[in-house]
Amino acid sequence: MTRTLTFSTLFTLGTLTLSAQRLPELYPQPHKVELGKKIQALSPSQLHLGKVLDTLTLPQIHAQRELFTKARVQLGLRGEASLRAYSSKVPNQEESYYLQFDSKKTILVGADSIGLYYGLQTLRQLLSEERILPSCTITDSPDVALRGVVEGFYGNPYSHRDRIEQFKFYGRTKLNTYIYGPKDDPYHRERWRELYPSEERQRIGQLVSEAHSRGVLFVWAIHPGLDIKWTQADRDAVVRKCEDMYHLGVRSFAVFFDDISADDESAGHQADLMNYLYEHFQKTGMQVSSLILCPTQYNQAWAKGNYLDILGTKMHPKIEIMWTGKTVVTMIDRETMEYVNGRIRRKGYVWLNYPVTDFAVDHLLLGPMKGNATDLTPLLGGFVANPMEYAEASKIAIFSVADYLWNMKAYDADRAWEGVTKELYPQAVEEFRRFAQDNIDPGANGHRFRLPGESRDFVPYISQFKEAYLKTGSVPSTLRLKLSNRFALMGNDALVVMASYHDSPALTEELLPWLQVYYFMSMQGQALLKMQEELEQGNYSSFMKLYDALHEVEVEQSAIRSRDFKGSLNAPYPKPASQVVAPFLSWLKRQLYARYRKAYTYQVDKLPAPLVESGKYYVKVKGTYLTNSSAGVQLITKADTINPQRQVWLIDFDQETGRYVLTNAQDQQVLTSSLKLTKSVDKSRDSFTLHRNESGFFALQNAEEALAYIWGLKDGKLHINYRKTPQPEDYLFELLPTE
Ligand code: LOG
Repeated sequence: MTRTLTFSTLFTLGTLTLSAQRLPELYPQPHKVELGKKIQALSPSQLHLGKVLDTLTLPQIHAQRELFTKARVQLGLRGEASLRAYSSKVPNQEESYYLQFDSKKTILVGADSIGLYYGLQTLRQLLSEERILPSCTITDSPDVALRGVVEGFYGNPYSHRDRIEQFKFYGRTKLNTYIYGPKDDPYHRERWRELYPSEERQRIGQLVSEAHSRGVLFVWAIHPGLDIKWTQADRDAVVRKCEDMYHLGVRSFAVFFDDISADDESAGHQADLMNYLYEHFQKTGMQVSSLILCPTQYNQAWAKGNYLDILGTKMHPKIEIMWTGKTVVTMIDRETMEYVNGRIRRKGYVWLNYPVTDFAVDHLLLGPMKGNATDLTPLLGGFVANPMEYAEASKIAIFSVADYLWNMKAYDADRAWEGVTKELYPQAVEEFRRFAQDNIDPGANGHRFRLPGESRDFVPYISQFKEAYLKTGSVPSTLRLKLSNRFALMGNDALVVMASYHDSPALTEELLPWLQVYYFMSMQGQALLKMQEELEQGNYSSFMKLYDALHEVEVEQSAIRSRDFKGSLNAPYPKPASQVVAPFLSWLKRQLYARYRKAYTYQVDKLPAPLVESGKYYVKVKGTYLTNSSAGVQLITKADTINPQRQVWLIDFDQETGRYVLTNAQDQQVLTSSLKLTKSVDKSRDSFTLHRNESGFFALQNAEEALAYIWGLKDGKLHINYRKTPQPEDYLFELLPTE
């Protein structure tokens, strides 16, 4: 007994020493950390300081002298007499700091006041929990000079409170830039000529000082492109607006010309306007620290003619130019930066369209940020990320962006993700992480921007389940149980995160509709697996009972919306877990209903049936036939008597996608969403949703959600991108069985 005790005591001591050699994970990752030999337990004054540092603004640092002294911290700026011995240790770069952490005496020297502030953010993390720490020195500086966020999305702009919380967060994570440019602030874009009303002005003034007090440069952007004339009057209007913002404390400006049309001539006009502003600020002695342009050709796919070169040669070299990369929504690679830098004759200022979701409003992007090249430091003028209209939920990505931009080579997407998820829900870390793992991919969208890797831990269960089911028509009960347990955990996770409201109240409110849908999906999963079991055993009445319950869940779930308040610009139906879990639920429903229908008649009419039985049809529109003609697919008035097969379409319900595939009987080619025929079929794209009205007419809709246009008739011709939701007049198609 004694022996065992001694042994285990030794063992404990051993691990204690080991863990004491380590520092807590630091975010963003510092460039150089050297561990000393000494080990120390944090004193109460140090722990107290750690808590105060959490709330500190830049101007308040001086007022806390006493607390610093008590915690034996000496701090100041490089060059101060008492810190001269350390001056050479601070990197010769803006916003750098040197921190020497020791129980007897801690030294912190900033290259400038922001460097000092950032050193305090590192110190805050060292002092954040009761633990034993080794002495250490940290020498640190940012990789990218301008780092931050552009509030540049369409949709509900951030609230005043959202923004203030954002600035605190940027200060903590060492981001120094915020660009104000919400597309749906009328005074930013549509009514750019008008000055803000007085209440708004007051709020903006407050935001500017809040941002600056956290070391965040507040950049105000104007978007005059919708209707600007290249006249002196409109130049004056831009100047007047900027001057008004200047009086509120704004010291940095941006002009956005995105999402309008522009040619080489417009490049000249845009450059002139920017130069005019630049010179105006100089002439009048305004202390403007930076001026940024978001060009119209802001990504490589849209670059045409000499537009970018004109900006490059004509515009003052100090004016920054924004760039979203190879396409609108994409991660950034080296090649695209080299490309644009060559053309604009300066280092491009990245506008990263992540984690913005204004093109996929029913999704949240809560996954690790992966895919930006880590050798961009020398190529960047600045780098800002465009977030979701959900300010709190965007913090996962913003935290990652901060880590990445501070120390690119050391950036580890999973480490950053783990760090921030832990901070957001300290009481529900694993539950929240599993939820976030199920909200990574934006789903099908017009930008074709997809993120793989969602629902990683569901994947093996689901694929084994499908494989067994498709092969043998039954599923081993252990496998079913495992998957069912995983679904149960999902529901539990939703409830635990909701119950952890006090960890992150504002975030929980944003997530709530997604968590609710997520919870209902968990119930659906469990019910469907049970139904599968009942069906396998021939218990058709239990199956139908469960179906009734399932249907109630579906109805409740389908009513849940986000941002459903008066004045909201969009109120989407949330779609969590859309990459793996939701498609599995739909797939299983189709399988089970089809199988039930084959075997039983009991209450079968309750089950949703495919709108059209698979078979051969003529597809007719107002008396004309959809025809695979030599001139392509078109509507032809006459029945083809020579090659009747050209007008015969095999319409097949696809269990996998839940949509219909139309194959032409003449050459077995499949109809695509662009009114062409193809042999290499990708059913996720080349398939259609059918809608049927009471008179039995159909509307035809493309597959990909964001590109899911309804087919319509314009001047007697088929239009494949008529509109998004079917209207009565879109029910054009008649499907007439050929036999
Ligand atoms: C807009 C931006 C929007 C984003 C994603 C830029 C420069 N402009 O296609 O406001 O949030 O894409 O939808 C954009 O990216 N246009």
